[in-house]
Amino acid sequence: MASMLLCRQLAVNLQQNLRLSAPRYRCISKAATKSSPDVEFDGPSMKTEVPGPRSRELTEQLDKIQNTGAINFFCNYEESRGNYLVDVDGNRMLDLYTQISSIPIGYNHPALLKVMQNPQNLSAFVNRPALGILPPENFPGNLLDALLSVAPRGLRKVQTMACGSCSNENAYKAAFIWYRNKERGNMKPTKEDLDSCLSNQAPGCPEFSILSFMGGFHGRTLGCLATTHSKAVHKLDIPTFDWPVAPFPRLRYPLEEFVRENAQEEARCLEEVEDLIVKYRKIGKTVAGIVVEPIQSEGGDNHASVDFFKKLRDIARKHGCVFHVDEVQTGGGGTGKFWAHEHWGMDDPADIVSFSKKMLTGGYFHKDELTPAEPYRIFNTWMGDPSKNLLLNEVLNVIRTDSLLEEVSRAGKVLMDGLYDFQARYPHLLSAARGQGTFLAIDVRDDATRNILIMKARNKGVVLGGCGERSIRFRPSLVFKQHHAHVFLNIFNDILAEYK
Ligand code: PSZ
Repeated sequence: MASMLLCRQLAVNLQQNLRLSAPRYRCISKAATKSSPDVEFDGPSMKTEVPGPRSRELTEQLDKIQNTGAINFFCNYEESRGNYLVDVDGNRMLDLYTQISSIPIGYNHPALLKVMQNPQNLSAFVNRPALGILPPENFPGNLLDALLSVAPRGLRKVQTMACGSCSNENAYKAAFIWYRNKERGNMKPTKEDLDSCLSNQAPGCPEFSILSFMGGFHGRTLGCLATTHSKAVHKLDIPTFDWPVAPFPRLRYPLEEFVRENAQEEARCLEEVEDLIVKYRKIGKTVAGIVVEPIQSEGGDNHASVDFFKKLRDIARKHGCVFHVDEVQTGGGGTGKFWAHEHWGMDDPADIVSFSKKMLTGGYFHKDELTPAEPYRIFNTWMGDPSKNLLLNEVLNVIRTDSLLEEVSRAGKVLMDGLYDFQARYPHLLSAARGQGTFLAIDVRDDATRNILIMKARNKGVVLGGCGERSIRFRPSLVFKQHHAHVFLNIFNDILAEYK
């Protein structure tokens, strides 16, 4: 009861906040059929440099407890709204990075606050179950309503998990279990299998591998890390598996202008993939799965063509490997389609699709045959969080009622046209504008200049992220509209003017 009151009080506070500060916001009116009105700020408002004095003070405090080297600034999430992130010094910034691409419909969306306020949902927020053994009554229904309503083509099963790494980690395990089961001819494991696995030996622990790509990022836990190859800071000093790493195509942009050169580069990479599969089978480290991002994100927003992914999918099929598409960063609508791999237009695009970030819960969709026959083989305490399924269900409702994927395409076009214009006017500074929807990036002439541009933008009220060696990436939430793109372009235009 006390927690119910607390939760109501929180919601009331948030509502009062909205009302009290009403003159500072703009109400964008919507047709009656749309979700709750999108109440948002007019634009950035800067009071101090970022990080400001309060952020610096808190960083000092936290530094006594943790390493704070990666902290940008401290946030005021109560005051943040829609596309605007407010910091603890009262600075209000247009957020084009959204917590590393993980805020689906902006901050404090009224529809999500309502889910929190609904007394029927309270127990889901208060009592986190061990889903693998004691799920709540509404669990299957919620999975059907939310996650399975956006299941990628051909995949009808889903396993939820806590985060992106945890999802990939378990998806790799599902691939290994499936592969070994296939090798055993669906027979039960032998006593030798059961005994040897306890001391890390074959045959119980087979020498299987997952093939991944240079520049890819699939998480930092030990198994995933063997497939992550974006930056040394992720991998240094950590033991790993000897698993095959293929080159990912390094394409020239705009893609339409370099079709022939890019096709050659992709053919080279695909040849290497097949060679590695053959080589690793020969040395007894059979490739059970291939993992790939539809757009290499941490690695620098590296794209490949539809033809590349079709051929890669065919190679996986030909060699009997699981084809795992990691949509942790690309999934959830930022590219203008719900899943980035939908742009490939394939009938059978993947055996596994993993997700997290904008989906609010981690997890992976998979083919029926990748469900292990025995219980407890893919398992942990939480196996996700049903309260996240409730929030996701509402996120999906908002995406549908507000046609947010179309909005993403519209806003993305404005942003992309602006980036093309910038690189035409500052060719010595900017190049290779690329992307789909609002999932965009541009290269800066060097790492140092990239970092300065990101810092200058932040001090003028725009939060941006970097990726790869010298790229700036754009990862706004799905409520980012054309006028937000103009706000960014105007601010960035002023910053670039200093480089004339
Ligand atoms: O530095 C880091 O640890 C970061 S910065 C961005 C991410 C991680 N992205 C997470 C991510 C991803 O982009 C892809 C394609 N796959 C897996 C992951 C791992 O997800 P988390 O971070 O939830 O474990």
